[in-house]
Amino acid sequence: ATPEERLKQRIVDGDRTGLDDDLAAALAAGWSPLDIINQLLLDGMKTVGELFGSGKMQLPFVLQSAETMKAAVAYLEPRMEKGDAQQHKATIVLATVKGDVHDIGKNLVDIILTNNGYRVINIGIKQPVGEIIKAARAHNADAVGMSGLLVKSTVIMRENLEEMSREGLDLPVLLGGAALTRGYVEQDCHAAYACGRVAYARDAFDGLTLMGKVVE
Ligand code: B1M
Repeated sequence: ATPEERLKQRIVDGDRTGLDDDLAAALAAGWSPLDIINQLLLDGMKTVGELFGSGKMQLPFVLQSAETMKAAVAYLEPRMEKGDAQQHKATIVLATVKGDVHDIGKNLVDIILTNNGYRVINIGIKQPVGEIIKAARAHNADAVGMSGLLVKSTVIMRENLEEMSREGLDLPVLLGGAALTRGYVEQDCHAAYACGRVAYARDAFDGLTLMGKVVE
């Protein structure tokens, strides 16, 4: 198998031995770090999701896959092209919502935004809305980003939006994660959080584009 094929398979198998060598080989073959993530590694993660969803893969193995994904991203991150970051364009507080531990997507959003000149305050997983609001105030954030992969998290996000508006935090909010849809997010255009203030990000690059609109 080629290093490219092996990389995808390593994510599926949760196999980290020799991972760095395959990543180095793919880079040497001309792949950019982001293309390796988007086209090879996330393809493997998609397979993991399908196997797990259909009962063909057990949770401990999914965890191994996630750890392999994280190790690969950690290897690639310092090798990414960085935008000039003399001055931060804007600050965003990023969190995975209460009850949800999935953070690979959130951390990719962090990397992409950071590399493009944003200041990202990544407060981690399982964050209650109070912590998100506290961080947004403490860091004088220009936007809030919430990630969540469980269907339950989409309901929490909606509750969080309500709590944020009750608390008078009227910042633009980016929502992302596999369980969300654009329709669900846009249905949230209620009085306090007018449409346009809450935006759905399909992937990390969509998040970057949306942050660009915040700065405008
Ligand atoms: Co979990 N898990 N998991 N899991 N897991 C899912 C989400 C699931 C769909 C799998 C399945 O059944 N097919 C399913 C959810 C079902 C549902 O709610 N309907 C599920 C389940 C059920 C669970 C547990 C409940 C299992 C259990 O315990 N019985 C449990 C939940 C624990 C909890 O949260 N309380 C659980 C646990 C885990 C692991 C710990 C083993 C591991 C996570 C490790 C980690 O993140 N540190 C894990 C994994 C790896 C997955 C799958 C297989 C892969 C997720 C992933 O990392 N994808 C996942 C299957 C799937 O998603 N289809 C699954 C890659 C990542 C880059 O994608 O995060 O979607 P994603 O991010 C994308 C975009 O969504 C977007 O950008 C990224 C790409 O550019 N994005 C944003 C995300 N956040 C954004 C924020 C933004 C902007 C864009 O702005 C703020």
